[in-house]
Amino acid sequence: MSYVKEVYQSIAAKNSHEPEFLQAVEEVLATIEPAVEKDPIYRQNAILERITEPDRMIMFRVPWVDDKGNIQVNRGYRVQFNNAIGPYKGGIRLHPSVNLSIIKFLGFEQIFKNALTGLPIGGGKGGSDFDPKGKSDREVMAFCQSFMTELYRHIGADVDVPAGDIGTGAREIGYMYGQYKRITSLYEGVLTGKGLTYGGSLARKEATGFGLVYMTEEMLKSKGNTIAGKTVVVSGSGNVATYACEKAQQLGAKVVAMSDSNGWVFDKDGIDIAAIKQIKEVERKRISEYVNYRPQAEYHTDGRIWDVPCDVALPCATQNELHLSDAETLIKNGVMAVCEGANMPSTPDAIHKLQSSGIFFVPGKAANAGGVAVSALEMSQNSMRLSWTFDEVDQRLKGIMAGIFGQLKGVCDEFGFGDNYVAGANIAGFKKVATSMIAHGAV
Ligand code: NDP
Ligand code: 2IT
Repeated sequence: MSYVKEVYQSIAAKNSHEPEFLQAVEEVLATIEPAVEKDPIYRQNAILERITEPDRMIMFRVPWVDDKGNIQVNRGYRVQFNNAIGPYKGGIRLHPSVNLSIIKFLGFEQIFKNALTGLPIGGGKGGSDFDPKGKSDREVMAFCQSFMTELYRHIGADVDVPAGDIGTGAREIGYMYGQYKRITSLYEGVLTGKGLTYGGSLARKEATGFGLVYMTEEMLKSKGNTIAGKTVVVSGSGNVATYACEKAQQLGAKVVAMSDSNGWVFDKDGIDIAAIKQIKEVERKRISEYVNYRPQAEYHTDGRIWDVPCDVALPCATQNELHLSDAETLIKNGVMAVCEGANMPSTPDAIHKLQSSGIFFVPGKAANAGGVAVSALEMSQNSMRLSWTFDEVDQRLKGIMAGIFGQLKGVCDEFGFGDNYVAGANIAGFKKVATSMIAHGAV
């Protein structure tokens, strides 16, 4: 049995109750096999055994008092996965579905994504099963303060730097930052995605969505094509989806559908992004409200957003939201490219179907890396006690996304993988981290 298969079997046995984690590991290991088998150094250094085992996993009680005076208890997580190339870096997800498997899959993906950015950041992820939806600002603050009251001892500007993810935006980062500062008396860049008045970076809010579209454009350009004039479907209507939609429109595409966990809207004339921002960022309401702004639009709670015909699909909501049957529908309707804004939004069989049908597919760990890349630029600015203009950060982001695509292509050319950007991303990210781990010895 090959080294890769041997290691996967042992990981599968040891983590059998963690389906999302195993899904992420299986994909990475299967695609890096040619690189790993080519060079015995990885086996000699037990790189696969080490890279799939987190440095540490922290789980803790998060008690807080709700508006009725009742004590609520949630579970908090921080998985510090790998710091071979820099301090642990990765978001905090607040969603009722959060469990250890989900945080481990996200932390594992983050290792390779962060390596692809070319910036010195290791992989980590955290979160809680707390649901910010429907909570008052005071309840959210109470939760965030309690969460940080445990987390602060494990993080630091040179140790581990959390940021946003599902359910964690500027409001939550603000409350967490305030509590960190209060407990430690340190004013340091311990979190990213901060507000612009206290150390946040211009263009961080936009970075993941903008970066996704820069990557899509870069990939299409390499095929002599462009996103201008294309019909686009974007799932989700949160941070990533909103700014993906905005940038796609700025580059001349027409985005015709967006969604939330309750339903999806179809607007044949193109999504009114100002309306989406008003509903989601200002009022924190449901996307069903959209038809009040655009009476010609349709709101659906049945069917799938992927039933809407498009040239480019950008899944930007959550893991495993694009299934094999969705891939089949997209292909039937003539999709040309699927680029992942979310982490692991496409199921393995959907990815296989897309790739084997000649659809250009860019995986999340490459396509959504713009968010964490600008987080790393926020860390740089904090260290220098400077702040760059929007344009300067945006230009760097563009350069970083082009650099990532170049790495994917480089690996694809070296191994004769064609357009298998999944293998390209995994091998490029893996090699950088593995080389650093080998240099550090058996730690
Ligand atoms: P937000 O919380 O801002 O938005 C999430 C969106 O996805 C909402 O529209 C939400 O709908 C929908 N959604 C979330 N969970 C589910 C679910 N279980 N089923 C259906 N819909 C769901 O999060 P982000 O935009 O920040 O994150 C979206 C994805 O992008 C995630 O996979 C995240 O890990 C990834 N990502 C985020 C980065 C960032 O910088 N924020 C960077 C890189 C990746 P509803 O409001 O109804 O819950
Ligand atoms: O999945 C991700 O890359 C993020 N949620 C962003 C992480 C970060 O540190 O900015």
